[in-house]
Amino acid sequence: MIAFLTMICMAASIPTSDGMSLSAFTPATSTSFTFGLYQHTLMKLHRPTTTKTNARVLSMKIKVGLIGLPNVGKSTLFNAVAQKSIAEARNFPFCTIEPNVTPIPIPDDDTNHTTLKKLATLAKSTNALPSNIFLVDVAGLVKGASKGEGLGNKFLATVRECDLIVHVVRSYIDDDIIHVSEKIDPVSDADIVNLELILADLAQVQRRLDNSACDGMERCVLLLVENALENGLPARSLNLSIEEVNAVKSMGLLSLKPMIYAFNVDEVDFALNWSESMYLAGECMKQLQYCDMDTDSCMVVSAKLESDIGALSSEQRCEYLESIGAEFRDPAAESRLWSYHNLPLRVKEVLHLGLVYTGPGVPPERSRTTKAHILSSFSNNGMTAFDLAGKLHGDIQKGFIRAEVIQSQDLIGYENYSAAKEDGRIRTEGKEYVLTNGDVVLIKWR
Ligand SMILES: Nc1nc2c(ncn2[C@@H]2O[C@H](COP(=O)(O)OP(=O)(O)O)[C@@H](O)[C@H]2O)c(=O)[nH]1
Ligand SMILES: *[C@@H]1O[C@H](CO)[C@@H](O)[C@H](O)[C@H]1NC(C)=O
Ligand SMILES: *[C@@H]1O[C@H](CO)[C@@H](O)[C@H](O)[C@H]1NC(C)=O
Ligand SMILES: *[C@@H]1O[C@H](CO)[C@@H](O)[C@H](O)[C@H]1NC(C)=O
Ligand SMILES: *[C@@H]1O[C@H](CO)[C@@H](O)[C@H](O)[C@H]1NC(C)=O
Ligand SMILES: [Mg+2]
Repeated sequence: MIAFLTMICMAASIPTSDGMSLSAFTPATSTSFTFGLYQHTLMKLHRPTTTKTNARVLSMKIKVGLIGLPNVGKSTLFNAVAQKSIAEARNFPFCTIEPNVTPIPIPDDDTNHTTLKKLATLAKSTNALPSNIFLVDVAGLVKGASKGEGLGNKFLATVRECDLIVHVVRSYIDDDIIHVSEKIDPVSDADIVNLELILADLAQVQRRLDNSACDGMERCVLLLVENALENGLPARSLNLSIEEVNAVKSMGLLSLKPMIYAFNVDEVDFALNWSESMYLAGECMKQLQYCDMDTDSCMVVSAKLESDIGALSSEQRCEYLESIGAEFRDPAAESRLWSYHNLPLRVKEVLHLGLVYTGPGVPPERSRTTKAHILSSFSNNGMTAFDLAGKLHGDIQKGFIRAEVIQSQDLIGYENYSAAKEDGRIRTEGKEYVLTNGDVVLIKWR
């Protein structure tokens, strides 16, 4: 612990390409790290002992924050992904948003929106709208580190709003690009950032605990969290239940958010030795101060390569990769390497997201859009047909009569919706029906 604090302080004054400095935390504010101080609180709470709930509360619009030390390649990766989103935007119109936020469509299981496209064709829709997650490039650590200000408020506020953190770790070697602690060491870099998140949470938790309005369940959970943080453990290490998470939800605790490590490797390592890079990334994970292999995940990216060739078509990319000695005969396998595809798939996996579809069965005069919607298995007891109606339109929910439901893979086997209906494949369900991944839903309303 002390070693890491020293490293943060050492790193604090080194300027980066952005002209920013890495924040320095002043551990003095949190005095010493007391271990086991709140042991009695642990005992007072009746906590589940075995099952890992991995509970979390998701916002409607799923935001994923890119964080990491300066110069690790966050903006390069962000731009590569955003560029690809824009290139595909003629198919998937997006609303305009802030420059550091980009939507990324969530692929069907097969990465090419094939299910959505097939459903749209079957429904004779003119629009096929995928569901998006939103990637946020969380602009570095603040200026003014020399004044010991720690992480800037804006940085913290932005990350607190995210549902998941993508932690970019530099694994590429390039002597032209300054590294904040002057050597490439992915494990200690990641530990530095993780410790910053822990310290930011600790300061916030202690501020809240000082307030007498913080009582009951909230206080109990925060004391538990404080204890974990003081031991250098993130809040997510506590396996909090959904009720416990809800009690401290408004805090937006950084170390409670699931994390995907994105190891940014050299173009050559990425293209020629992807499996090896993936293996090494896994080894790095194991060496971190804290890593939960069940909830934290990792991926290998090549920010520079992705930004250089990301906007090319799949075929052109394959040609390019072949020209530098890498071979991907199967474009489907190749596309799975890229963050544009891989990242939302990882997010889907880590947040346990599913997709449901609307559009097929709707008379064409009423809608020409087939749309994918995010299904979050963490929304309390699951999303019902009635909830989905509410997402579509208030009137549709108000006038809800019944829902017609069929699995997308089943429906795709038919030429059109009425053919599936005639074959008796479409079920009738009520308001309370809990949607499952891959459902195609037609809501009848008056
Ligand atoms: N060689 C190499 N350079 C990279 C890679 N990723 C980023 N860079 C360079 O590192 C510098 C900082 O990258 P940037 O994305 O701005 O880092 P950020 O501070 O994390 O946003 C830029 O000059 C990038 O071109 C990479 O994978 N390989
Ligand atoms: C959380 O769960 C993991 C295993 O799933 C266990 O190893 C760990 O001790 C648990 N942590 C707490 C604080 O209960
Ligand atoms: C991949 O990396 C491993 C270990 O770093 C090395 O032994 C192997 O030769 C590499 N393979 C290629 C194709 O470069
Ligand atoms: C993805 O879909 C397009 C048509 O929309 C098709 O041309 C391309 O071959 C598909 N790619 C894969 C990998 O299936
Ligand atoms: C639906 O498909 C069936 C064949 O599977 C066809 O006979 C019928 O005309 C189609 N209906 C419409 C409205 O296209
Ligand atoms: Mg940047």
